[in-house]
Amino acid sequence: MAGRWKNDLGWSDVTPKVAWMNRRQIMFAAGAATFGAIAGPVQAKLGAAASQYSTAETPNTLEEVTSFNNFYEFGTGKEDPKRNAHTLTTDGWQVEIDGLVERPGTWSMDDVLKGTSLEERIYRLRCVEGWSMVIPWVGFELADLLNRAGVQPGAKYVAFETALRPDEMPGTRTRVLEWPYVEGLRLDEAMNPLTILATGLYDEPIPNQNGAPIRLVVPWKYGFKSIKSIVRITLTEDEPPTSWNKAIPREYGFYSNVNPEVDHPRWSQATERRIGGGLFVKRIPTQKFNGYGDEVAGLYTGMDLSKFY
Ligand SMILES: Nc1nc2c(c(=O)[nH]1)N[C@H]1C(S)=C(S)[C@@H](COP(=O)(O)O)O[C@H]1N2
Ligand SMILES: [Mo]
Repeated sequence: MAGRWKNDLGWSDVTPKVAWMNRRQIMFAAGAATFGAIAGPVQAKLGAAASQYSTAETPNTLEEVTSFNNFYEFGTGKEDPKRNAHTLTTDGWQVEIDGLVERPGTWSMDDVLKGTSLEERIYRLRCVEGWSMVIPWVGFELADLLNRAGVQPGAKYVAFETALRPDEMPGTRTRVLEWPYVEGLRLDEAMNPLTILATGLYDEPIPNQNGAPIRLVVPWKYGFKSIKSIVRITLTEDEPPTSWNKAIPREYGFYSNVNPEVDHPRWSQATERRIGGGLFVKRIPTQKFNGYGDEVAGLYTGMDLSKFY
């Protein structure tokens, strides 16, 4: 099963998983004084195949990444997805790719992964609510899939849709959001090399609560843009509707780039709480574009970012 959605040798094939799983524990056990001595070799090992886009920050533990989630299809509590998402059946998953593409059609997960090479991407994830994590995703660039489908010249946006299965997703039997969950990106944002589709994390198929079997990860935008459990990708000419913008348009825009200088109408975005860390937990400054400005700031030249929350 672990190998099913992998088709290439990556860092995870050549490095024991224990190096990942225990990194935080090792550092806490060792204490701050020996941090460098312990982190050094582990870091070097990771560096062997880590993506140029990966952060060197310590990833959150698998436990943290899989037990504190937002996935309203399974409930609005942070622990609801972990408790409820086991009911999602991901066997035989299909993704429809349609709209302004040369080759519209239905793709199995095997089709999606055929010909791509999966890689490890360690990204910061900043939720609009003011918390953050560092997550070691396994995935591939969205651009790779879009190029295989063939983007037509008229396409300007990419729309995404999550599965809607009321019998498997208890949250969708309530009206907390309009279902299915939908999201969207401008085509150039979608084609940016930082934008990935993740099928794994911590060298395992992605757990249901994190958006199995395939979810978007757009690390410079607030977490709600990173839509989970995708069943449809549609290339469009017009800006597509997005779930949180439809729900509360005054508070959530289409762009939603992480920006410490633009507060949410109800709270500051200047700082964030990094999940984990036990006794040492404290708020840290939020970075513009979540620290990915070198790669993506150029996408927004000429735009007044304060007007595009
Ligand atoms: N379909 C769907 N995708 C979703 C959500 C959701 O409720 N439904 N929540 C979003 C929010 S608000 C965040 S912060 C991230 C959380 O991803 P994680 O649980 O894997 O950390 O998923 C995003 N994707
Ligand atoms: Mo979020």
